[in-house]
Amino acid sequence: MSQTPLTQSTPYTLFYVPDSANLVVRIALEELGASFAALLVEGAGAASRDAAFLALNPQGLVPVLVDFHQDEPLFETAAILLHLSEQHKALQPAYARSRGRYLKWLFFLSNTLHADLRGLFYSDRYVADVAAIPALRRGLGARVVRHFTLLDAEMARHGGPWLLGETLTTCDIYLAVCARWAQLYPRGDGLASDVFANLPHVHHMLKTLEQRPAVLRACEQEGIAGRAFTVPQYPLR
Ligand SMILES: N[C@@H](CCC(=O)N[C@@H](CS)C(=O)NCC(=O)O)C(=O)O
Repeated sequence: MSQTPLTQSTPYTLFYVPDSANLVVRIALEELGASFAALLVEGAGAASRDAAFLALNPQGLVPVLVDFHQDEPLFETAAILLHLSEQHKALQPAYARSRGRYLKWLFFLSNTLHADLRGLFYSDRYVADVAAIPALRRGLGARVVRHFTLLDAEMARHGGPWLLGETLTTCDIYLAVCARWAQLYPRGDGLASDVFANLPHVHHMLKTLEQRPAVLRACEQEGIAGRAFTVPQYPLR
């Protein structure tokens, strides 16, 4: 792993693996117009990370964000998003009275939707017997559809176009990347894209978000072509 090129003018370094949870953070950084360096993390999977990376995140997981102004590296996607939205006073609700709503959905995305997706992607780590994997995946797949259905109902309640109503927040970015992965992974066995076609509010949000210049820039940097959320393709590299 190379040295972290941190300076006052480039305060952030994002450690990444293409199309992993760092995509959420990269999009947020692009939306914020923040200056950051991105460093590719070598190795296939957490178990193969080198000592320098494990010093940043002992779990070996990406994303990790190093912030020049913080005493320790940040890991956990939702924590990074919350930190960035507070630092930049952007990608968060416009009104203080909506802060509770922002927090509850950000935590839902992290500890329920993303956590269930991890069970789908890394199923062999969740069962002692590989024969149990298909049943685990069926159960988690159904849960994931229910989570997106709940998110669609929440958008309908507030009239969209974003999860919290009129303001784009980090929740939308996190939700959209989860929707992308849910269709692509496990490789060749993701959710059918018509799941989202049948969730009109989520679908409209995904379509709107994937056309934003910040999202297009982030996807290009990760080797992701086309419509990242509604017609997702595997990364080119
Ligand atoms: N709870 C963590 C999960 C991060 C995570 O699952 N990272 C995956 C990539 S999307 C990873 O590093 N996987 C490598 C591995 O587990 O071997 C977060 O929210 O950041």
